[in-house]
This record gives sequence, structure tokens and C-alpha cells, in this order.
Amino acid sequence: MRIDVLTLFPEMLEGPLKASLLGKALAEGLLTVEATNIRDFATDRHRTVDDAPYGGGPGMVMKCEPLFAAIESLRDRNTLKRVILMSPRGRRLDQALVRELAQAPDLVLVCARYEGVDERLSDALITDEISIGDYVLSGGELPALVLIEAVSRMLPGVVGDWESVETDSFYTGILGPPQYTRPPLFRNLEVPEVLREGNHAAIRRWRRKEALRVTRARRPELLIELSEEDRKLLAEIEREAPMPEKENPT
Ligand code: 21W
Repeated sequence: MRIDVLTLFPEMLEGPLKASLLGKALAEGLLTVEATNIRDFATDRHRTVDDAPYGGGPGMVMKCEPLFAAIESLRDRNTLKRVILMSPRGRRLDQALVRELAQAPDLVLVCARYEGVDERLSDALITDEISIGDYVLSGGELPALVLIEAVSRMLPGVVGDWESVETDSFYTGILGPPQYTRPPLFRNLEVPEVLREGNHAAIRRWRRKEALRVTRARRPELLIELSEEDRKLLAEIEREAPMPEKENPT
């Protein structure tokens, strides 16, 4: 897969892209990420990329000309079938969207700064707008890196141990079970006996049950479309620790 990132701060991408699993995916050619500096497409003496908003108000807006020129410059390297604006107004990124994006041969990620981009960019060239969550950042660069890392994990060969992807929370749709490593006893804190005993069927059942328990406690909205086995495990959990009843005004 190829990802082109349009940004005023290409240096923000360098470190994270070099490190860890992403660095390895790039080195092995499983993924190509190229940053394009939008300022390189400004044509005036001051290389201007922003201007005051029509109608007044605070902040600046990214101008059309450099953004259009930067995107169109990618034409012979990128299909431009998905030109994504990273935007706080966008659709919230989740694992279903990550998997869909990972099917594409290439992506363009446009990172905005200031108060955003001229709306005519969205109208004419943007196919998707994506947010990474409801909090305010200063631009789209960190969201673009989040998207790239999440998408790259879905590409064949990037994560060595595919089992770790398939059993991942959010891939499976529920949170993950508690994890432990040696030593078995640390400051009076014990590793659960079932994990030390090596009965793999019992371990599998315990992990599924604990995953359901933590999901019920923290993210009950994720508990949809459960198997018969899951409903049995949840019923057990229910008996062990019933949810406190909501106050009933009648
Ligand atoms: C933040 C630009 C806020 C513009 C209401 C009316 C990309 C982002 C960004 C940014 C505003 C993402 C206003 C999660 C993010 C991003 C910069 C608008 C003024 N509010 N995902 N006018 N959070 N952020 N603020 O911030 O570009 S994806």
C-alpha cells in the first residue's frame, strides 16, 4: 500500500515512521509513506498557504491554490480514489473503518493546520473526512500517524504474529483479558492459578470470561451479537457480581 501525506510539517512524521513496526513495514516495502510539503506548492514570494477567513473571525484558513496543486501533483503516483481530510468534523476512526481503508491500493491524507481548509477543497477533491476522537489537537499530523499505524497493522505481513491481531480487542469486538508474566508471586500479588497450571482449554475459557467481565464493566455497549458460550459466561459473571440496580423513582 502507498500513503501520501500532505502537510506543512513533514518533519512531524519522520521519527514515528522510522520507529518500531512501522519502520520495519516501510523498510520491507510492505508500505510506502511519502510526505509532501504543501508549502512547496505556494507560488508567491512569501510562499503563502493561509489567509484570513471571509466574513471575519479569528484564525486563518488554508488557501485553495497550494492544496489543489499539491493533491494534483500526486496524480501519476496515486490513484486519488481516496483523498482523506483529517478533520475534527470527520467520521470517527474505528477498527471497521481501519479495515476498509486497508483494502485500498493507496490513500492520500491531507493534514490541516490553523482553523482548517477552504471548504471548496472538501467539495471538489476530498472523498472522506476522518477524526480520531472528540478532543482538540493543533492539526492533522498526529491523527494521520494514528491512522497509518492502525491501517498498517491490517496489511499482510506487517504484524509477524497474525494471531495477535486476530485476538486483539476491537478486532474481536470486545476488550482483552488481563495479562500476566513472571514471577508468579510479586509482593504478595499472585498470578491466577488457572494460568500457571497449563490446562489450555481452561485457560481459553478463563480468558474469554475475564474479557467479557472487563467489557461488561467498562464498555457494556460493545456486548452485542454474543455466542451461546459468551451468554453462558456472562450469566456466570452476573451471578458472581450483579450490576448495581439503577434507582427506580416509582
Ligand atoms: C481543531 C482545526 C479544531 C480546527 C468550532 C467552530 C484532524 C483533529 C484534527 C483543528 C478546529 C482530528 C471552531 C481529533 C482534532 C485537526 C485541528 C476548529 C474552531 N470550533 N481528530 N470553530 N481532533 N485539528 N476549531 O483536532 O486538524 S483529525
